[in-house]
Amino acid sequence: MSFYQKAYFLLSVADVKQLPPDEGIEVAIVGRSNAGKSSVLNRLTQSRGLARVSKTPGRTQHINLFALDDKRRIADLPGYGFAKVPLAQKEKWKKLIDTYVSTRKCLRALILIMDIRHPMREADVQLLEYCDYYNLPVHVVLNKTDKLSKGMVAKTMHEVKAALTGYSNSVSFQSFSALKGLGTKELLSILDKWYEL
Ligand SMILES: Nc1nc2c(ncn2[C@@H]2O[C@H](COP(=O)(O)OP(=O)(O)O)[C@@H](O)[C@H]2O)c(=O)[nH]1
Ligand SMILES: [Mg+2]
Repeated sequence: MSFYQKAYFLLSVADVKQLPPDEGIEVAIVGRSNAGKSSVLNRLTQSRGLARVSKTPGRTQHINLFALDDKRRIADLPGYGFAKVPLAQKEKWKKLIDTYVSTRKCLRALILIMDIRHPMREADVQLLEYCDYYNLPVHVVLNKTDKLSKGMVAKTMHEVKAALTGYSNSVSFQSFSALKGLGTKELLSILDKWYEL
C-alpha cells in the first residue's frame, strides 16, 4: 500500500477557526468548480469515494481535510468561479480561501487544478498572483487531457508555460487525467518533495 492510500477523512470546516492546530505540513488542492479537484485527490489516494466527486458543481463549500499521517494533511478547498451561485456566497468562499492561504503557517504549497480545455481563467490568475504575494509554491495540474487530442494538449501546455512565466514564487505545471491516471507519478513526486518524504 502506498503512503497516499493511507489518506483518511479528518474533518470539514466552514471557518478557518475550526481547523486543527497549525502544525505539521498541509498541501491544499484548489481550483475552479468542476476542474476535477476531488477526482485528482481520489486518483492520488487510489480511493473512489474519499473526496466526493460531484456532478453538481459548486457544492463543496467547506475546506475538507484529509490526513495522511499524524503530521501530513491534504486540504480540499472549496471550488471557485462557478457562475450559478449568488454573489454573497462567492464572496464567502473567496474570504475563506484568502484567509486560509494567508494565515495557515503549515500550508506548504498549493496544487492548482485546471480543466485543460479552460486554463488560466481569471480566478486562477488571481490565485496565482495571491500565491506569488505570499511566496507559496504552486503546482498547476492541467486535468482532463483525455478530453483533448495530443496536439491540442501540447499546444495548451505551450500556452500555459508562457502564461506562467514572470512569477517570483515557485510555479511548475504538468498535464493530468484523473480519469485515466495519466500524470499520477509526476504529481506524487512533487508531493513527496513537499511532504519531505
Ligand atoms: N473526462 C474526464 N473527466 C473528469 C476528469 N476529472 C474529473 N472529471 C469529471 O469532471 C467532473 C467534476 O469533477 P470533480 O472531481 O467533482 O471536480 P471538483 O468540483 O473540482 O471537485 C466530474 O463529472 C468528473 O467525473 C478527467 O481527468 N477526465
Ligand atoms: Mg470537489
